[in-house]
Amino acid sequence: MYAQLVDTGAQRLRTLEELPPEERSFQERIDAGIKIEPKDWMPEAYRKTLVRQISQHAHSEIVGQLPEGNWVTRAPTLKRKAILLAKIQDEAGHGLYLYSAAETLGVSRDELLDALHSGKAKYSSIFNYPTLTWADMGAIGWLVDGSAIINQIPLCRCSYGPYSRAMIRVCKEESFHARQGYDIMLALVRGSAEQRQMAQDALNRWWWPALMMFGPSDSDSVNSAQSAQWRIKLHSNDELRQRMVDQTVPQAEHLGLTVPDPDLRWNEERGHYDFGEIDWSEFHDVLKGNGPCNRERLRTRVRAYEDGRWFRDALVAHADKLAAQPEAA
Ligand code: FAQ
Repeated sequence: MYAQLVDTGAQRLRTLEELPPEERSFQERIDAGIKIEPKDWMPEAYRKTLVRQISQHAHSEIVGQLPEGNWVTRAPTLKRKAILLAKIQDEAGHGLYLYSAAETLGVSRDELLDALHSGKAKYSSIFNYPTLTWADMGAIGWLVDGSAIINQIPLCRCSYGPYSRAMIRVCKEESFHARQGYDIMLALVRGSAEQRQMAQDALNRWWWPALMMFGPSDSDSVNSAQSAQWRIKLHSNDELRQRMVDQTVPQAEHLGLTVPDPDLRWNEERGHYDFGEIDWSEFHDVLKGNGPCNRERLRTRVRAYEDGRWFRDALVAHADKLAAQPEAA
């Protein structure tokens, strides 16, 4: 497992009785559904776990703009272009809320950005795949934003106040994103044979990476047990992945598209779809930096940051100038 594990100082989860008094009352508050706020006492490992997850989430929103940005100048109509631009702008906003939520835990935005730009910090594996056709804009909205919503709705009820509140607005916007993606897919499947084929090809390429977004299987998920105890995670990676499959397969059927999984079938007994084995070696390769677009994404992101330096410097110089002026009489 390629994880920058937060050291919780324990080999296994401790029971309430085993916790020192401060940690015990902290855990009791969490168990009672009380939100933890920035100025409350919290175990250092809880703080670090949240900084890890929230900053990875923020980085994903920021880097996640790049695959779609590729299609702004080539959107098929002015209306589609305006919608795509608005969506990408929303993702930037989500990144900013999330950086602000992470800052409430005592980490600076510069530190977080340094970690992203130096390649130390993770962001979602899904954004290391290329966007080859316009149908990929449909597949991203439908499958990637769709998966993001399934993962993030429970986060609206997570134990850390600023993160849970940020998620409420993010989820509302993501549901618009998912619908605009599905609408692109609908338009394509109602179009020419080439357009239907383009939609099918996008589904073929994005299906498995979208399932990987939910993280490793529960047996390999090193952070899950502790995060569940702290109610940072309310459902396991596999539970949410199953929810995505169950929800999305009927949508694919409605589009008349075929999910690229020969093992996919409804299991009457379980009341869920069974699906094929995920290629975890591909997932680990992407996490190690060897996905199809990892290097390009990081390079583009760092260049954008450097290109904006003059603007950030100008804002600081202007603020300093105002601060140095004597108060108006
Ligand atoms: N990609 O022990 P677990 C979006 C890492 S937002 C890369 O299971 P955890 C919006 C994981 O960090 C998408 N790395 O970890 C949008 C850990 O490594 P670490 C982002 C992954 O944290 C749409 C290691 O593997 N959403 O799409 C991935 O308990 C369209 C072991 O894994 C969030 O970040 C992965 N897919 O569970 C934007 C939601 N999966 O840190 C633009 C919040 C796992 O120990 C366009 N995050 N890893 O070094 C979460 O819910 C959790 O962090 C999980 C992972 C579920 C992602």
